[in-house]
Amino acid sequence: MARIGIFGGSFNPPHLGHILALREFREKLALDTVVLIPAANPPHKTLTRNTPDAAHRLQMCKLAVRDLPYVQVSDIELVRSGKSYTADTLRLLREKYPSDELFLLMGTDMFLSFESWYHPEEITAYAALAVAHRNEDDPEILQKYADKLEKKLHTNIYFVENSFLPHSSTSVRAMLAFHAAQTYLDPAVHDYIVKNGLYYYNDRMKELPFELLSEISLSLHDPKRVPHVIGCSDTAKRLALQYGVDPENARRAGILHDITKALNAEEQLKLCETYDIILDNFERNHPKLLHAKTGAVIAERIFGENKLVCDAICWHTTGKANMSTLEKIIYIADYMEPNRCFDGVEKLRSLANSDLDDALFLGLQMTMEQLRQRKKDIGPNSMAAIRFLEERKKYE
Ligand code: DGI
Ligand code: FE
Ligand code: FE
Repeated sequence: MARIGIFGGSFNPPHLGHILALREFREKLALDTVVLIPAANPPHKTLTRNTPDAAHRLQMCKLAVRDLPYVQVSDIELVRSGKSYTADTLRLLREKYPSDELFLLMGTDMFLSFESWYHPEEITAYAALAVAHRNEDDPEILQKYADKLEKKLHTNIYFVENSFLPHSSTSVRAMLAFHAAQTYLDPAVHDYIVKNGLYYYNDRMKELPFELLSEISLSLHDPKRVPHVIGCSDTAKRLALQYGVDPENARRAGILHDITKALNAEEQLKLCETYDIILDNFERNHPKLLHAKTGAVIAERIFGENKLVCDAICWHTTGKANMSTLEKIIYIADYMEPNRCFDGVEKLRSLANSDLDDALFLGLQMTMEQLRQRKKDIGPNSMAAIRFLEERKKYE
């Protein structure tokens, strides 16, 4: 009787975090075989538009595990039409392996929503659940949920301590588009992506028409942030028309201003290293602010945007002394686009319609006040921006 792990997912793309998890599952559960199953159309999420077709994802999975003899890659979900439910897949695997022990491998997010899956009782009739958890997961919540499921579904649940790499597939896709994902992928998978121009890894990304630029940019954002980015772009274009600067530059800067926002601190630093961005101490210690600087470099180097656009992206978070009209517009549009909702936003919107400097000054002041309240450091550029306006217009 063999012990078989079932490892499903979109593998879009398969990255080193998946391989690490797979090795740890194998070791800690003493598995004889792991079946890796790329999903056709996962019921829990719709795939983004830069998802390569099934044949590419299958090939990438095969390349990713080519040195692990105990892994088989299965196309069982790819050849089936319609939605692929885990219950259906497991029924087929149970027929194929009638007397072996099956373990369904998953992370804690998936585990904690297990009851809302399609026919969970059928799943647990075929397989035990194996859940990889990280240090930061609350063991009490997991154990409570496990007790509940074990009672209700008469299943066995195994917890496995796991040291996942801190990268999500979303950020790996973004890093690929920014030509900085080598260390997150098996070299053969990376080569395959480059050769086939997958995940926007190609040299036709410069000076794109706005509609295409927008589509690509939005696909690289966290979906929750998409309305904000569209709002910022639309607002920037409107303000540009009102204040006599190029509306095309404005909407392009707006659609790209947070292009690297989905990346974590480590990924931000990787981009800085890749593109020779030199950081001062303040920047190194405040990685949240880095997305403005890395965004500007990506706008220039990947998308071939002009200097006005890149500078506006660069200064959208902190501002600086002596800002150009477009820089002010992006700063303000980011602050008061229609999806923003906080006390004082209406005042900011009405000032933006009458005087850009007044709106900029209020925005800077509100940010400083917030930072002070939260006991956060105020950076030199934010200080310089506000001082510059104070001297020029004699604000109080
Ligand atoms: O990227 P968005 O969320 O759309 O907005 P943003 O780029 O303006 O970032 C806002 C964050 O930046 C907010 O959490 C405050 C922070 N921030 C801006 N200036 C400073 C700052 N944080 C510190 N510590 N110091 C600053 O001077
Ligand atoms: Fe931002
Ligand atoms: Fe923003």
